Amino acid sequence: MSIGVGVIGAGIMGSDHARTLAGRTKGARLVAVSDTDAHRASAAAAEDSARLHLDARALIDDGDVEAVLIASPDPTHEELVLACLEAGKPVLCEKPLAPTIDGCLRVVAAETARGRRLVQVGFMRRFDPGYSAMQAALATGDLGAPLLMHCVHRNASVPPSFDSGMLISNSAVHEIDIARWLLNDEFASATVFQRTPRGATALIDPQFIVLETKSGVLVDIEVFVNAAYGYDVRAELVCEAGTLTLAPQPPVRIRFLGQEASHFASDWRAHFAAAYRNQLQAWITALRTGVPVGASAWDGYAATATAAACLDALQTGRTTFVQLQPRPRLYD
Ligand code: ISE
Repeated sequence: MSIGVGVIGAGIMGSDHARTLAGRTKGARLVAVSDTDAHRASAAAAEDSARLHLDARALIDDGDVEAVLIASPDPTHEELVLACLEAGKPVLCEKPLAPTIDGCLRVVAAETARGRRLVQVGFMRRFDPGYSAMQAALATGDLGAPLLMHCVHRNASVPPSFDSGMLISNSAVHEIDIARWLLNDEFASATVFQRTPRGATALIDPQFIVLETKSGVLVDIEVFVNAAYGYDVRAELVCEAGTLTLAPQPPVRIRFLGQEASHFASDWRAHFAAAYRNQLQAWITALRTGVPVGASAWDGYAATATAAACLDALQTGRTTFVQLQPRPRLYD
């Protein structure tokens, strides 16, 4: 029997997830959608004739909902994840787990008290074929130990509501998570440099983040959210005996009229389409096998805490140390 999934939030990401669940995820069926905007909810629910709820809590309590996907606005995540934990329902929550460190810690404490992993955080890059291939190549040990990681994260543009801190908490947080995952290490410190183009608005953009892990690997992240030409994500890992570089996206180059070109995706949904699909499938498969996958609530906490150190470094202009609580055994 397939697993009944309820999706909270029918905005851009929620409706994408609802579509993937309805059509392309084996072993799952979309049974309910909730959004405060009935119009959006019914458009997303139509994917699988799912039930509509205007209230997220009602969706969590719906008897047909066996697992919950949260794609509502960031400030609602903590409360909704806690409600899922209370109801004993597994939950895949879009990043961030919670916007604040304390909020993440409350989720970690609630999950630890239940003694069972129910929370997965939607850091979908862990399911991207490119990053997965990097991890597999690193795991062979042939390249030796990692020394440096260079990352580029560019958005074509962002909405006017995007502020300077969001370059870190909303965008670079993906690099923070993927670097922790690839290097199997925690960050120890962060420094942020800024360059503001002429004629720019109040937004501090681009930013150049330099992090050092506990074992001394240096990770730099250029994050530039008004890069204009398209969505562009790159990564290179420099190891003792060789390097690993994400292959450029998209995989096709066109030669035409005396020029060579390739088209950038306009945003992350197209660029990471496979990662999003794989993430949902892996979540559903994990619910069936009982072996958790992906980013845990602890990873969600570590990402938010590291992003907070970067924000502090941006504001103070100084190097900030990352302070993490001891990791509960549930996450070993
Ligand atoms: C957006 O919120 C995301 O999560 C995307 O994955 C990221 O690439 C983008 O920069 C963010 O704004």
